[in-house]
Amino acid sequence: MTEHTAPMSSTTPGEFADEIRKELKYTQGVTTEQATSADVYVATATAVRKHLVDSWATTQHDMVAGSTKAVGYFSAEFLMGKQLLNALLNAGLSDQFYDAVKELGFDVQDVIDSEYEPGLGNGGLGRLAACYIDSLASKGVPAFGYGIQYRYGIFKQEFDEQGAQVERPDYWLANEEPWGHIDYNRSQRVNYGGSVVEEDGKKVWKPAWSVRAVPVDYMVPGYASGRVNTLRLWSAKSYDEFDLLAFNKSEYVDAVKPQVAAENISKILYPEDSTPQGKALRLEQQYFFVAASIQDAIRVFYPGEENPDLTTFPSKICFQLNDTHPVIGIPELMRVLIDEYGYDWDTAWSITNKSFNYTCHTLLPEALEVWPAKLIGELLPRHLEIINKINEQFVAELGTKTSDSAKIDRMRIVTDGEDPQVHMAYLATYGGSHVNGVAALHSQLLKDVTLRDFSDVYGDKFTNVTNGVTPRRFIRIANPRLSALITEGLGTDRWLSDLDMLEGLVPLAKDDEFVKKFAAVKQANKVAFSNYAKREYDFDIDPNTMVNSMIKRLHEYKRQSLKILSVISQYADIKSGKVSADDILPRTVVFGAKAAPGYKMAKLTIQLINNVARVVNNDPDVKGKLAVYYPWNYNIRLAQHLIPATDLDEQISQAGKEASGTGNMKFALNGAMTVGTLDGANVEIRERVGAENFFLFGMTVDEVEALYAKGYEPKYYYEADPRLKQAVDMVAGGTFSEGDKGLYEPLVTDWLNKDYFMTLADFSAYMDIQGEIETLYREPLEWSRKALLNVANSGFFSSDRAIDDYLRDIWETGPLGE
Ligand code: NBG
Repeated sequence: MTEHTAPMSSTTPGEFADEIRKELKYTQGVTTEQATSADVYVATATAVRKHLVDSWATTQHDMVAGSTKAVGYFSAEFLMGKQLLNALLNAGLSDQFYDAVKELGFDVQDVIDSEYEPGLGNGGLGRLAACYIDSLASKGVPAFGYGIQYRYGIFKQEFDEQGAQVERPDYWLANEEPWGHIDYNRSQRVNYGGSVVEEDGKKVWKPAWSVRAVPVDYMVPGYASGRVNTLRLWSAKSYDEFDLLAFNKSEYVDAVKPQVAAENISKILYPEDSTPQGKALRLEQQYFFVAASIQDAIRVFYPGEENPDLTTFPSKICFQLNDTHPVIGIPELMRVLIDEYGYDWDTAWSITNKSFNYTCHTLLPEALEVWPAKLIGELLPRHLEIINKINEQFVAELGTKTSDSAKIDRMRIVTDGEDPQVHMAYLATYGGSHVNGVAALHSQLLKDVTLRDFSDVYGDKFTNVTNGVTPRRFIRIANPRLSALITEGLGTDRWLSDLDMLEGLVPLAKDDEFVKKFAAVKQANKVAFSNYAKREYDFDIDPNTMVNSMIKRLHEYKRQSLKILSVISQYADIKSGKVSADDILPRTVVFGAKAAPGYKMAKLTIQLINNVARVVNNDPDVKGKLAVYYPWNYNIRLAQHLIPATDLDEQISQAGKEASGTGNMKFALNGAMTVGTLDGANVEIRERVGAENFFLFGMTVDEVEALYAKGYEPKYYYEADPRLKQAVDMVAGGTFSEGDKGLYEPLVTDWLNKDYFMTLADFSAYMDIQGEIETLYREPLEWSRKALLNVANSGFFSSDRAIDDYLRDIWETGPLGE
């Protein structure tokens, strides 16, 4: 007997079909006969929202009436993915949906495909935020996600004839968007610029201009918790009417200028991965959403109170700063408490300190934001005063803790000198209660290297929360076949809210029949992916080859270069007849990655991959043996299709550079084997799934450091390994640029002379492990057994567990009513 705990609404398919018909008619004004699949999608979304509204209202009510502290997750990015299937699952309407849509005479896939994916994030950081608000709701913890409703999400990626990346604007809000509720009645004023004056001995900020922050609310339904939280994304609107007089005089551009400037604030998501750009507008955006959110939290938790007792604020809600982007919230809360509610500095500081915690998501120094004090002063003059005062207090405090003046100097939040800079990570560390990294190794390196001085003095603040991913979206929805098999194996579907239960599959790895079923699931997923790739990209992927995927942002430290150099080497070996036809293991290599538009090396790597794909896929000598595909515009939807179909995934960053990675977790949970370095969460994945079930290669963090110290010379590795030399020479010699030797010159020069991330040094080890990989793959049962053990032992990487860690070690709260 199988136990079912998945939410199940009592609504019948016929009733649900009626609800969709009603929405079509009364909300959209079309008959079922006139309706398109896109109409049915919107009607279904509207109908399913209505199923969730009661739980949403009670959750909000219980949150404010009860005494459970809420969590405000502050994030400049929420990469939510499509909403429909997730909402249906959590409303208990998944089965009814399929039947209802059929009854209405539509194709279910067409209806699902009608949803436009919002791209309100760049990558791992934004997707993590989405997983965390899902888990918070699924645990019944009262929470808000607070962010920005950008009008343009991350750019749409296309490739031109030469294989180069072309960025197109993603005007996602030009499509039907049935999920967000715009609430003009709860908008907030956000001020900028101007100056600070003294009035009656008090500092008063006289801003120069303001923007209206309008909340757009998205329901965040929990899985089997009966709770629905809110993702509140702010949209910028102008207070200024446009100048009708000028408009009438045909001065159209001037007439709308102030309006455009204000609304620009939420116009576009910065398409960067880790390089600071567009400073002023970015700071405007950051302040925009945190200022609106802090005012909002006060409104929500002290409804109608003119003189709220804000000393209780930290017991009502605590704010998690997702990276440094929202750190301006610290001086903002100080300002609100002191200037608007009249608290003294020390009381305000104590409230603020308890209200914030900070998650760091990087080890790359250039990704830790530093703002020129001058810029902050122009945009937020009162905040700069407060930051300076925080800095003074901090330096004085440090004086009581250490006599090392050089160290105090290094730690300053605001640097000394002509052009002082504000270190947002330092402000966050000092201004909040806890700092966490996102994987065990990362948190250790934060303490030992990046924030070493701080961990010396404020060691108690530092903790680790290893990232996690939601099993609802990334197993249940992305991989229904595997989900059904897991439920069959465990005799229950309770694993979907208690992922440690996957351990129950360990004994089944000894059962050949079960392992064969598991292999059949993978094969069916590969066929499904091949069909999807044909439909969407016109690719001809052979599902009987090993599917080998590398999907993540394109960044030098992630080392897509290492992968493509190895592909080139394999290509050369097959072509030259160095490996006999019998010894070749047919492989399909799939890349998915966007590069920041201004990141030249990353863009050139994209072009190289595309051209390697072109050459390899058109070469009759390697047909059926090696193929390379690069589906453009990698997004959550593509991830959901590709991950379940992958045999081997690549997590090959230079050790000490990837903070955690979350793709690695999704692959392991979907039964892929991983080839990877000892970096980020790979370390913990390998510990849990077992060293014998993970393909480890490459230098460790210590070896990397030692090599930097000794003086790294990439040419040495190029000369030492003929496979590497051949691959690099082919790139340099124009094999992938129709003879043009100049095109990849910057890449080749970098590889041979700098190679900061030591791709060349790790190349031989990476090639050598391929033999081990292929030997195992030739024994399908053993491969599948190990892949199954990856699934069975990866329950730890659920975002539910990560949220438990946050609740226990950082937020000190829990589900409503407990
Ligand atoms: C990214 C890291 C990843 C990590 C995610 C989520 C940023 C700044 N950091 O390794 O590079 O998995 O954050 O924590 O996007």
